[in-house]
Amino acid sequence: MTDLPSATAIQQARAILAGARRVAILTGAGISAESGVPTYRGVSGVWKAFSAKDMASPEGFARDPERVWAWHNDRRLALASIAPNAGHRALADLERLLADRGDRFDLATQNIDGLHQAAGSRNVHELHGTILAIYCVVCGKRRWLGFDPVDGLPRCESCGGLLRPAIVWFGEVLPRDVWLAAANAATSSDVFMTIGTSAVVYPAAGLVEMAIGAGARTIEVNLEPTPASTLVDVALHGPAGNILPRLVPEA
Ligand code: BJW
Ligand code: ZN
Repeated sequence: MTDLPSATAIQQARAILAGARRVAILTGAGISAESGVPTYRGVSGVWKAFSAKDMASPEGFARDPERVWAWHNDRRLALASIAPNAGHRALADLERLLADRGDRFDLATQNIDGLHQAAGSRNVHELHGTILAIYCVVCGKRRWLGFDPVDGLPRCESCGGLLRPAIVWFGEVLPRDVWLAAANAATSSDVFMTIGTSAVVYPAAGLVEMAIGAGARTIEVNLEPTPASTLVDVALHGPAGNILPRLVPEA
C-alpha cells in the first residue's frame, strides 16, 4: 500500500497551482479506478483478462467483431451505474475556479468512460475517443450511443457498413483536432498535471515532456511511480480521489 504524500509535497503542489493562469491536465484510467472502472495495466488490469491485440486493435475487430462488441456492451452496461468520484469533481471545481478568474483550463483524457463530463468538466479532449459513441467503418458516419445495449452486429443506417465503438485502438492515429488541442494546451500551459496514467502509451505520454520543454511547472498524481515521476517538479503518490481535492485552491 502506498503512503500518502507528505504535507510538504502537497503544499508545494498547492503553491504551484495557486499561481497558475493556464492549467493543462492529462488523465488516465487511475482517476476512474476509485469509481470502480478497472485500469488497463497492473495486477487487476483489463489486459490481464483480455488481449489488447484482440480487443483494442482494428485487426482484432476485423477478426471477431461479435466478441469485441460483446465486451463493449458489458463495459457500457457497467458504466451506466458508475458515478464520478472526488478526483473527477476536484478537476471540475478547478476548471470553474480558473474560468471565473478568466484563466485557461484544458483537460486531455485518455479515458473513454465519460466520467469527467459527468462530473461537470467542460473543456475535455478525449484523446482515445469514447465508448459512448459509434462510427461506421465504411463511410465514417458517427452517432451517439450512450448506455443503450446493442443487439448483434450493428449496421450503419446510411450505407449498411459495420459500426464500431468510437475508441482509438492501438496502431490508430488520434483524432487530429483533439490531439492538436491537447498538444497546444500542454505547450502553452504554465502548470501541467499528469494524473492516474502509467505514462507508457504514446503520443499521450509525450505531453508531459512537451509541457516541460515549453517551460511548464509539472505535478504528477499516481498511486505509484511512473516514467513521468522523475521528470515532474512534484510527484504525489497516493489515490487521486484523496489528493486532488486537497490541491484545488479555495475559490
Ligand atoms: C491510480 C489510481 C488511483 C490506479 N489514483 N492513480 C513502441 C514504442 C512507442 C510507441 C509504440 C510502440 N509500439 C506501438 C506504439 C504506439 C502505441 C503505444 O504507445 N504503445 C505502447 C503501449 C508501447 N500507441 C498507439 O498505437 C496510439 N496511436 C499511435 O501512436 O498512432 C500513430 C501510430 C500509428 C501506427 C503505428 C504506430 C504509431 C494509439 C493508442 C491508443 C490506446 N488505446 C487504449 C485502448 C482503449 C481500449 C478500450 O478501452 O477499449 O487506451 S490502450 C489503453 O492504454 C487505453 C488507455 O487510454 C491507455 C493508457 O492507459 P492508462 O490510462 O495510463 O492506464 P493504465 O492502466 O496503464 O495506468 C493506470 C495508472 O493509474 C497506473 O499508473 C496506476 O498506478 C494508477 N492508479 N489507481 C491514482 N486511485
Ligand atoms: Zn456507413
